[in-house]
Formats: sequence, C-alpha cells, structure tokens
Amino acid sequence: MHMKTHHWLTLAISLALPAIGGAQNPVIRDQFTADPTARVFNGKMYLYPSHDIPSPVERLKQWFCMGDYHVFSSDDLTEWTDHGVIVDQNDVPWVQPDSYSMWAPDCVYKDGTYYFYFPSTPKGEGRRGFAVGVATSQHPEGPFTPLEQPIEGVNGIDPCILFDTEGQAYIFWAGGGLRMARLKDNLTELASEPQTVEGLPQGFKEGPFAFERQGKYYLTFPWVQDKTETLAYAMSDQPMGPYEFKGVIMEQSPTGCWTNHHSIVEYKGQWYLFYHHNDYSPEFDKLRSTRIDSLFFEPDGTIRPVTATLRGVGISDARKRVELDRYSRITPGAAIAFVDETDKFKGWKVAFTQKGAAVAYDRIDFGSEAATKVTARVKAPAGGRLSITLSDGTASELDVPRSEDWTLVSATVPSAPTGLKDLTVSLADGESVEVDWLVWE
Ligand code: FUB
Repeated sequence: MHMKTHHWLTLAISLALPAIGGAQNPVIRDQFTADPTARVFNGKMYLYPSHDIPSPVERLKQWFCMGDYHVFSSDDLTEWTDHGVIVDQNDVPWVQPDSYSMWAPDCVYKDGTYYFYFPSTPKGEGRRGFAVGVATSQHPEGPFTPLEQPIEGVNGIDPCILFDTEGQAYIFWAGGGLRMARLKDNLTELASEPQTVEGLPQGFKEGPFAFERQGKYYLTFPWVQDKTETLAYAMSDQPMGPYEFKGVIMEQSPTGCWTNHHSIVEYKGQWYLFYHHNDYSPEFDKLRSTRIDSLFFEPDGTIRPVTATLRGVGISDARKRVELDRYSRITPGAAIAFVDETDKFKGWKVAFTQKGAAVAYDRIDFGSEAATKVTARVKAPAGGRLSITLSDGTASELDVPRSEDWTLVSATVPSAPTGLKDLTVSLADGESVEVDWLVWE
C-alpha cells in the first residue's frame, strides 16, 4: 500500500523544525498540568502551569483543585525538567489554607528578579473570591518567596503581565470582564485604576494572555461562542487598547475539555502556542495536560489558526522511543487507545485492526550514524506482520509472533537510514496488532 493511496483522517502537521527531540502532546507525562504559561529566560523555555490534582477534599471532587505550583524547563521543548514545587498554598501568608485554588499563574523577569503571579482564595471564613499575589526569586526555577499580601485592587483570576516596548509593565486579569491596569516599577502594585478592556465581542471568560510582536500588541483569550472555550485574539497599537477583535486562534477541544488556557511565545525563531486539553483524563475535564503546537503569523501580523495535534512540535530522536500513537496521520482500521485504562499516565498504543491500515509519524532524526535495527513493543494474539516504511521509500518487514502480552520484536533495517525521515507503519498481515512504540539502533 502506498502513502498516496491513504485516506488520511488527520492532516494536522506542525511545519517548523526547530528542536531535536521527540516532543509530543501532551508534553508533561507524569502529572496533570493546566493553564500553561511559557516564558523564555536565559535562552531556555520555562513552563509555569497550574497543577491539577484529583481533589483530596469532598467539596472540590467535581471542580478544579490545585494546591501548589511546579516549574518545568526545557532546552528543546522535548525533554522537560521538573524543578519541583515553587509555591505551596499553605506557605502563602494571605492564602486560605487548604483552599486548593492556586489557579493560572504567570512569571516575568525584571532587574535581576523573577516575579511569579498567582491567583488564589484569600484567608477569611467563607471567602469565595480570588485575589492575585506575587512571589519573587533570583532564579526562574525558584525557590520563590511569597509577599505578605496580594496585589491591592486586583480581584479576579488568571494574571498576565505585559511589558510594552518602553519597558512599562501592565497586568491583565479576569474579574467581571477582561481587566487591566498599569503596574508600578516594583511590579507588585497598581499604578492606575483597573479598567475593563472595551470593544471585545461577548464570550470572554478568563485566561487573558497579552504579548507584543513587532510593535503590535496582541490580547489573546479563551472565548466561548458555542459549547466550550476556543482561543481568540484582538490586536492594538497600544498596550491598553483600543483592541480590535481578529478571530479564533484555536477551535474548541475535540475531547470536550470545557476550558482552554494558553500562552504564546517565541523560542529560537519559532512561535509556539502552549495550551491544554484533558488528554490523560477524558472523562473529567478538570484534570488537564499541557500541549504545544507551532504558531505562525501572516504577513499583516494576524495569527494563522492553529490546529491541535498529537504530534506536537520538534523532531523525534530515532534512538529514543517513538510513540507512534502521537501520529501525524492515521487511516481507518487504525486507532489509538490507552495502554492501561487503570493508569493512563502509561500512555497510548496504536491498535491496527485492518490489513493495509497505516499510521504516519513525521520528523524522526536518525542522526549521522546509520541505524541498522528497529525494535517495536507489540502485542498480537494471532500474530501478524508490520511494514515499516521511511520517507526515502525503503521498507522493513517486522514479523509479530502470537503474543497475549507485550513483547519486543526486532528486524534489520536494510536501508541503514541517517538524517531526517518520516515514518509510516502499516499492517501488512494479520487482523489485530498493537504497537506501543518503536526504537532504532
Ligand atoms: O485552572 C483553573 C481555571 O480554569 C483557570 O484559571 C482558567 O483560565 C481555566 O483554565
């Protein structure tokens, strides 16, 4: 079966090739991470998400539940380091203990100090509203020291800090509309009365993210028109507007996650959209996971809509596991499923159920030393055969023995590939073969 004859179901491909590695969505695979704010500090990507957890308290069993923040960093958007907890709800003087409401944060740098902004529930019997506090550090990965009091005048959630081209800082947040104010030089007090961003169409809910590019200001935000949040944006020549609405950046989540929350950042010459879906928790959308896809601007500065992909960004290393289930394209007769429904962090597999079905995975780096062997983790109760084809047209056949359990099978790779290749795996024989991952050596 040739690639050209496939009817591909998903054609969502990221075109940028900036990083060597295997970034796939979701990018953090051992815990839930939501509301991902990405910031570049010292040439490295830092990720400051909220930390969703299954609620230990009855009142939040069906709601958002977050008690602390972790920060992650990466050089290549592929390998992420978890630097651990940087702020815990019970270490913040003004936060109601065990309120589990450490919602979407932001972090910025100024004059030798990193300022971490976070919303939470202030102390006080029966308090329900949110305030926004600041914690500071000399390092982007912390440790951060929380200030005694939240920022006076900011009542709401989802703080985002914008610096204009002169270095003046502004804070945007959600609280009875999309609110904004100038910040004083200390970045911890308001320098102007909060005001509402006017002129946006109805549908704003939360999660504003503002940034500047080539002298234009972009105000991006979750926006509901139908059932769940899309991501939309407006543009202005001034940081405080007036903003002109431009449209949708990302459509509603196909998995029905009600929220989406994002950040947009340039790294090594490529722009990225960080956002979240509920990949590891399809049945409960308050346990979310960070994803990344490439973002592009049109020549007039508007944003080209971004399609959510499983493949994500970056280049996968052939010598590390290539998770085929994070595919670029798939045909009928192949589908993905969790490897273990009782432990979803074990990830996904591809199940081939029809001869000829195929899954394509783009951008694998075979390096400069020829690979001579491919190994796959597979399962096939009645046995089968896989065809492993690279974009240079060469193919290997992998005989899969009868196996009720996962097993490793290997084959020689006659073409000895080097460099960058795309991969297609198809079912050459058999009726049911599952693939967890492939690796070359
Ligand atoms: O994570 C809790 C809330 O859900 C955030 O603050 C919102 O933006 C939404 O993502």
